[in-house]
Amino acid sequence: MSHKVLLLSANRCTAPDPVFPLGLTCLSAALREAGHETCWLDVQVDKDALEHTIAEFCPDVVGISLRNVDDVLIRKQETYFGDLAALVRRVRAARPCPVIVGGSGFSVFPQRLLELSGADFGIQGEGEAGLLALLKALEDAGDFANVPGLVHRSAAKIVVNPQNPGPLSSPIRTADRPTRIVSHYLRTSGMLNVQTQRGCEHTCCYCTYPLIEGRAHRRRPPEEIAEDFAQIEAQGARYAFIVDSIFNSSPRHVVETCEAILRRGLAIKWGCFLRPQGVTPELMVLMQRAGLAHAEFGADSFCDAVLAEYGKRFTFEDVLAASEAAHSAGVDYCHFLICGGPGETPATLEEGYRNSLRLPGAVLLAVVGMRIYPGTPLHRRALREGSITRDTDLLPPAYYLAPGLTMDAVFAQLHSFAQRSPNWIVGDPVPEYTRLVERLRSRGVAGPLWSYFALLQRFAPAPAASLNQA
Ligand code: B12
Ligand code: SF4
Repeated sequence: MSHKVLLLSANRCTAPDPVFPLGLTCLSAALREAGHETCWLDVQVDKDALEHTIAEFCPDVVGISLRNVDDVLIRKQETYFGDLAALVRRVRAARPCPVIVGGSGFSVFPQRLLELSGADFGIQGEGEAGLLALLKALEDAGDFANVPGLVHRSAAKIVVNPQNPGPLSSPIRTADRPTRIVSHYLRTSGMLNVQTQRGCEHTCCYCTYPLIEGRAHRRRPPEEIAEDFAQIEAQGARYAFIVDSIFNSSPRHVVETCEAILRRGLAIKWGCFLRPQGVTPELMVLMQRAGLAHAEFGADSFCDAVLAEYGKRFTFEDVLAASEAAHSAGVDYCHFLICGGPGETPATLEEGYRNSLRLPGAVLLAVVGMRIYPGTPLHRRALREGSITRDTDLLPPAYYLAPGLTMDAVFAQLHSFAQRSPNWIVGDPVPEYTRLVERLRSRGVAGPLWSYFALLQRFAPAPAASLNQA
């Protein structure tokens, strides 16, 4: 039986850039493929259109996507789940149909957020199979036990069914990226996004990605990925972000994907997350030829002792080799650093700073404190060390700092690095710079904010300290 499904992106966050809701594209493609009808709403695009759209479309089911729960910034601590319950109530008032919540943010806290939102169901993890199975279960008056990832109420408890991630091949058509939504994101961020695989096999101590997407890397066929790039280029995108946890999970995948993109002769530029290990100069040159303009490395630390405690399974020498490969291939790159996690001390920070001076042309984005997510090795460590208890609610952001460190002391040390080396970006950029980036965007400039660092310095030269908020 065919159902009408309204898909609603509830992501209000626009920093560092507004992000096209790719998850809804995947869901929409799967639903249409199975014969269902879909309609999109996006709180960033369709302001105040909820009741009107529901009245016109008359959905059988409404799916709400919650991408972020918070900003993962220890000082600002902005949260995004506060208006979820009100949104669910508004949907219900407009139409009494099942409301389902999903998305990456939801998937990290499924029980808490189902409870808090008052929605009927949730899906943890990838949504395609779960949503289709749930629609079927609703038709058959409810055998919910076999719906993968379903979050539901059973005997006054909220239970989460196991996920069942299958092979990944999801042909997406242009129609699954509605033009009016695409235009909005191209105007405001200059970029769209593509997913080439799901999952991450690594075990970095704080990371939720394996919880959201599973541990096994499931890769899309290269020709399908290249087709996706071609479609978004045809829709007007000159820049794309590959949203994979790490794009270089296997050199073969990188090679085959890049060769497929090259065969299509596309002009689109792109960026991606890379793990700084095994990134050879040859691989980097191939990626650059296929359009890689910006690489974002999840190095997390430049000190080997800390890398080991974080569970990274690579060393600073790997980071250096990957950085040199990016630099010599002419690819802008940055490293994300999480300062103050397990094993960190003022001395390890200083060692990291000294090592950073060896990285040619790097932009370094440093945050303080490690966000504690349920079910991660970091969660277990924080329990063991007694900085949280089993009753600590981790939804209002909770951060780990190594014993002996304080947030202010780590910030002070990072600011002293930024004073000495302007490629260290600590905290949020000041509003003047954000406004300058907005002006560049309105003139059609695309790419991630950090990549304008050098450009911003040229437009409005400023001492390093003024680029960073105290
Ligand atoms: C790529 C990425 C980025 C890129 C995005 C680039 C781009 N142009 O797309 C960049 C670097 C810009 C970024 C920024 C941020 N990110 Co980010 N990002 C990701 C990442 C790795 C992938 C997201 C993605 O696109 N996935 C692919 C799509 C297809 O999957 P999906 O959206 O999850 O949808 C699937 C399911 O969730 C589900 N689903 C989705 N919606 C719905 C709805 C229903 C009804 C159902 C049933 C199912 C369902 O089905 C979909 C298909 O299977 C995730 C981690 C992860 N692995 O999920 C973090 C992640 C989403 N980011 C996160 C955060 C916090 C942020 C920032 C706030 C960080 C910051 N302070 O800058 C910003 C916010 C940006 C914004 N404007 O919203 C967090 C969110 C959790 C949290 N703590 O809130 C995550 C989960 C990482 C983490 N720390 O755990 N991010
Ligand atoms: S930090 Fe990166 S490499 Fe480590 S588990 Fe998360 S996604 Fe995988």
